[in-house]
Amino acid sequence: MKLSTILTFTAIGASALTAMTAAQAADLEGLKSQGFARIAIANEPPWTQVTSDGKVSGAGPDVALAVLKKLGVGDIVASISEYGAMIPGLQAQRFDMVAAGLFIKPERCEAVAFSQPDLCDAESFMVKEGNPMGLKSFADIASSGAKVGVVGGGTEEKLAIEAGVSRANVIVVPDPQSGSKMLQDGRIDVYALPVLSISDLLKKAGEGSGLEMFAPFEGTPIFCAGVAFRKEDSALRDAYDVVLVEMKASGEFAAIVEPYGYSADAAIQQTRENLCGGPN
Ligand code: 6CS
Repeated sequence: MKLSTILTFTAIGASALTAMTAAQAADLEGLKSQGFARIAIANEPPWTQVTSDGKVSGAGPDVALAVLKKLGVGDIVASISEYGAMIPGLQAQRFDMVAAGLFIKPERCEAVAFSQPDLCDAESFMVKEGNPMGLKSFADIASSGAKVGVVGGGTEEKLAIEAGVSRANVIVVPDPQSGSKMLQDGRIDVYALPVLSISDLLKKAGEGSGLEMFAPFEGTPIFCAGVAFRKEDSALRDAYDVVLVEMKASGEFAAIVEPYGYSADAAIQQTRENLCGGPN
């Protein structure tokens, strides 16, 4: 896959760069003449991934780049962002799209135009081996007084608060990778992320890490993500969707997502309208 690089805001300054590219990239013709789309990612494998030499991959960017290439946009340039900053950054035209595995949820559908679903997964907990506090749901976390690690502005933070976990016990980790270290160090008692994210972290922690996964837990749905666009860029979103649907039908979509562990069928069976609770 063509190398896609991390966008670094250079001497010309973020605002100038944003103004320059945003003006050109308000629609498909703008992206085509720009030659790339600026995407927000979180660096949470296997959804999004940045290697030490700046290579961007992961199921989200790989699907987005494959669709964009068919639309005549040859590359992506990625910026790492916290989940909670992705939609404000998109609206401020710092990015053209969010291709980070952003879950399609009604409150987000108010703010952005989502593509049809691309990546679906259940939620899970990373815990110390043997799950010593018996944490099997966010309600267990609330009643036990355990400290739960979450990524900032993500779905797990919201689920924890909604389940009654006190704000003081919801610990925002600085980046997706830090959570397993904080769990090992005892700074948190449990780390909440989707199943594939925790699986990836456990693989990297290796045998003898003293960590394990608990999943799935009752009462939490399978979430599905989509690419997020500005509401005013709905024509770009619609053009993106036409190609995504074709790739789902041809098997190209499955060939990209399934090696990462995602079910293509889960995304094909789901719809944005269902996840948004209405048109988006
Ligand atoms: O969209 C979200 O809120 C969630 N998505 C992923 C891929 N990881 C965690 C985050 O909370």
